[in-house]
Amino acid sequence: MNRIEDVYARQILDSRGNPTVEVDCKTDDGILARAAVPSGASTGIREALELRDQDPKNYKGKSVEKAVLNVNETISAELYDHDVLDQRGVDSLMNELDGTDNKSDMGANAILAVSMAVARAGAATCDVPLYRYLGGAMANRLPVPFMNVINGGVHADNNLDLQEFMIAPSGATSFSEALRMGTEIYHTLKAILKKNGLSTAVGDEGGFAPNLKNHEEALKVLVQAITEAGYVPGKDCSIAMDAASSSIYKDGKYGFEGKQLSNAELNSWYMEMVSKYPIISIEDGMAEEDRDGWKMHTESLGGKIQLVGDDVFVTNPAIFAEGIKNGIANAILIKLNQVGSVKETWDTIELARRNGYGYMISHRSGETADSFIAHLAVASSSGQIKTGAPCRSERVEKYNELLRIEEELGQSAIYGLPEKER
Ligand code: 2PG
Ligand code: MG
Repeated sequence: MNRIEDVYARQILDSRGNPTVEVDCKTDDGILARAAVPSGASTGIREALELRDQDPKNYKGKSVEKAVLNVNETISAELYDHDVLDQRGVDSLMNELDGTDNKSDMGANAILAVSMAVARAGAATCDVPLYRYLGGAMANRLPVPFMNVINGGVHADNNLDLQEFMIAPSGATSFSEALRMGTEIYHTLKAILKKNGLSTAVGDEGGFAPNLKNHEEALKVLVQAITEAGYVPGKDCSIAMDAASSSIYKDGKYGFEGKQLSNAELNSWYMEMVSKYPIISIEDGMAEEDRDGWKMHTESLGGKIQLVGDDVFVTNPAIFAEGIKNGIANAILIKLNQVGSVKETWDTIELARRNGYGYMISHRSGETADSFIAHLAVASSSGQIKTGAPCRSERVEKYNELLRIEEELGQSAIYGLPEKER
């Protein structure tokens, strides 16, 4: 009993219309569990490899048939009859089979899809929800939703260089209240943009993608939307950004608002914005290669707000450990597909915990209907998640799953992070 009978992969499409891997895991108990992997656009250089076929005649090079084959021909044989509850063992086996540092042989998309499907099958075997299976009996913390309501950078075709402007209803008393507040603010923002003759078309993560005078305008309009929706900026709802600045970094300079800025100049801009607006978190304020910039950024703002490393850490325990040693950032973004297995993702989260770093669970800009990350947020007690605007089903599904988890936890559910841990 509890044995893996089959793992079977197929190619499906993600939210951007690109192929991705979905896996069904079957056990000898008759359980069928399914998982699908997401895909990023602003990817870190050291992310685990997403294996694509590179055949221009097949989905313009983006098909994942090789990764699918790797699951169906190689990984499935290796995992046959393995204990489905042995998540660490399963993930280690796949890593050994792959034998590379970045999962480039089997493909991180192949390995992760299996890893997630096996975790789901394990939860079903124990007849508990995934958050309970991964997090244990004490898991009860619902995350603050960091909702990306203005999109820029490589996620949209507008003039904003920075990628994400988020609202974080941290002053709510429950997740469902936070979701309501964030959604009301989102609709208010839409009305404001419309009134000002700005586009309300949405970017990859469901946020609006207007052309604005400059980046400060984005912060201003968010404060206006929070206020007009009837909330107090900085108390009920704060602001966060993902600069994704690796995407604008070239030859030691940051391309920002038509100028080439040094890291010190960009850092000064952040400092000014933090002093003027209720910003509680900045992600990838500096580029992954710009270690000096990251140090300066952490020294000047790390005592005041959360500084999240995404591209610079790529959810990889070894790379993250090095960053911790160098005093870079004070939080980490957690994306399963950056490292490519549930086990390694969990190890990175533990490293954050032990070193007093915050950790925010995250979607990718290319997503599927899979809501694994909603469960991971509760299981890991992250207290924070970013999974886009309250718009587009692949984003909203994660929020809806959190509503279901909150309902199931009932009186035991708690929300967000205590003030001193923020
Ligand atoms: C990010 C993510 C998710 P992508 O930079 O944090 O918002 O984007 O998946 O394109 O890397
Ligand atoms: Mg990012």
